[in-house]
Amino acid sequence: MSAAELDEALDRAAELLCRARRVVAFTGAGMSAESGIPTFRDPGGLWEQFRPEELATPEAFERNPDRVWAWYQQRRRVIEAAQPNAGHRALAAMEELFEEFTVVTQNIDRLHQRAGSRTVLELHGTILSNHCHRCGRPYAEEPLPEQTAPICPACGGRVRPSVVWFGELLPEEVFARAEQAIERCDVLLSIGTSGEVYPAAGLVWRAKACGAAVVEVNPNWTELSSLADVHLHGSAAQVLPELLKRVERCRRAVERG
Ligand code: BV8
Ligand code: ZN
Repeated sequence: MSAAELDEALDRAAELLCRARRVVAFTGAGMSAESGIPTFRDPGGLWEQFRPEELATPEAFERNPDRVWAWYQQRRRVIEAAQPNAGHRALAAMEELFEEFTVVTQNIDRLHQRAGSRTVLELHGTILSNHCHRCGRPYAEEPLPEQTAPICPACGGRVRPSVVWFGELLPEEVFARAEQAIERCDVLLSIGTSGEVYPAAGLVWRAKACGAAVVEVNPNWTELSSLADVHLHGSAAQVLPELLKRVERCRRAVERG
């Protein structure tokens, strides 16, 4: 996408947002790429070194809890050292411009909350909490071991990160709230997601079916690109601050009348 095409697309996206009252930002791993957190399916991404089934499933954990635990500890260290990027901050600032602004994220890094977003629905849980895989009791002992999954003091089961693995159900209440926000939104921003993981990606299809305008922010084409009314081919940290500026400008012009 040339600079002129991106400029024109940004104006179209800003126009849609300027008129919107309710917005959902649906985000994936690309949202945190510029915070130094590897995505899953990009070159050099997490799934290039490991197959998801080997690590991000309950079976993998039951088979070899320490191996799965150690992999998450390694990712937790990267995430704890990461900072929200300009894209996270732009989304946090956008909340002020709308009656309703909901972040529905597939990410587990909590960078949206650290950037100041107040309504964040975490579809796939968070790596920053842990609980017992057998009895579900939250586990908050510090410091966490690096190589071995801790033992639950209540039942002797193994402790795991509080993320949703493949083959596991998404948190029901969170998903229901996400569906409600999706069904009523005027604009859905799909940011930094390949749209390959369900039922999360199904929310974008649902938004479209309910009449939302879809704006995709992604340097690449994805499974969701066919749904987008506007494509912003660029990175989250570059595109979102520019989009925010244009929406603010449009709103000021509308207020001046
Ligand atoms: C479920 C947490 C019901 C863990 C994640 C067979 C058996 C069982 C289930 C299935 C099956 N076949 C299919 C399924 C369903 C399965 C699924 O969808 N599989 C896929 C792979 C086909 N889903 C599930 O299992 C879900 N549960 O279905 O329960 C059920 C229950 C029992 C039995 C049957 C069904 C649970 C899915 C949740 C898995 N957990 N994460 C962890 O993180 O370790 S998923 C993981 O992928 C992350 O959450 C991640 O966010 C998510 C989606 O990926 P993306 O975020 O899109 O990241 P990706 O790397 O793919 O793409 C990055 C994008 O960013 C790219 O487009 C790139 O171009 C772009 N980008 C790069 N840089 C930038 C950028 N964009 C902007 N700016 C940049 N700078
Ligand atoms: Zn337990």
